[in-house]
Amino acid sequence: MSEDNELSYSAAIQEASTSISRFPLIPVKGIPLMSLIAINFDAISAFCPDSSDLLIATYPKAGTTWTQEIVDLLLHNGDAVACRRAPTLLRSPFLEIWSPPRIPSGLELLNKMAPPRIIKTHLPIQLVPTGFWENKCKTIYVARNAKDNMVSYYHFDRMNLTQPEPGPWEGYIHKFMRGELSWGSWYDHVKGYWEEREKRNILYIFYEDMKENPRREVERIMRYLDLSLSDDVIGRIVELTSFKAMKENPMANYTFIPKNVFDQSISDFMRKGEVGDWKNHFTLEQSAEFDEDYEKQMKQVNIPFRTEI
Ligand code: PPS
Repeated sequence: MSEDNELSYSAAIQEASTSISRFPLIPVKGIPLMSLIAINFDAISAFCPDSSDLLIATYPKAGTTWTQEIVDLLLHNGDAVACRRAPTLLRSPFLEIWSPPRIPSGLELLNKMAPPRIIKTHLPIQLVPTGFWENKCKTIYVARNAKDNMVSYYHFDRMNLTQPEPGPWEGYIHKFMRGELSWGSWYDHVKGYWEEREKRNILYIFYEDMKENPRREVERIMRYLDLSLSDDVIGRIVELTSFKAMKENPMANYTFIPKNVFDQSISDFMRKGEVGDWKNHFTLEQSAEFDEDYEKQMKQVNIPFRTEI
């Protein structure tokens, strides 16, 4: 991806600023999606990946960018320069993202790249284009505990001026619990991929495990990708993908997205990168109400989420 492409992508967003707004959500098969995604969903569903393509699937704010960076570095043998060739969004396109005219959609970016591609999606498993399963594409699913995931999403919705207004925190919790945020219910999302992980050869990993022992998780991803890198290279990848390194990396921290879309003066994309920040947001009553509902929504499965490490 050339510097020209990067500049033209950024310029296109700026030029299209009058057509950028907080897009309403429209349900697709019951899942609320940003209107432009919903309107173009047939084209998104028809996308046919190559069997060498890798899918990174997450509920929004679960550790997507972190995993994209790890995978790109693994595929480039830890070469930091190669992985600074372009911002994350251009190195690893976002399958379903659809923006106003002149800003390339995820599909346009993907169609200009040769496989193997690292493809990001937030789609729940039932909306992932069937070609990924027919072609047996490898898939990494990253899950993050509900409370921290929601806190991160709340701050993101404040600064991402294409997402619906989050409104006050108090009400946001209920929207999250009811599955009314973009890409729908966190509960159904994490359960959907969990239940299919063995049948579809999905590597299911946890944000909390990545924080606790990043090296172990980088090695887990490496093995899944059938790679074998030296200890030194693995160590370098762990350093290059630390929160601090990625926050300072202009090719990973989303600062290339203009302020009319991501207003990072409201909240940084690389905000805190911690486990347990939910404790600074939930009151005791909110936490108890959330936990009670969580038990009901998650009772059929036993996914080992941790809200602290
Ligand atoms: S998105 O918009 O859905 O693609 O966002 P996503 O990348 O999934 O999630 C963003 C949150 O992940 C944190 N992050 C990291 N945490 C730890 N280490 C590293 N390297 C890292 N990179 C990104 C980021 O800070 C967001 O979490 P919060 O809690 O808001 O800080």
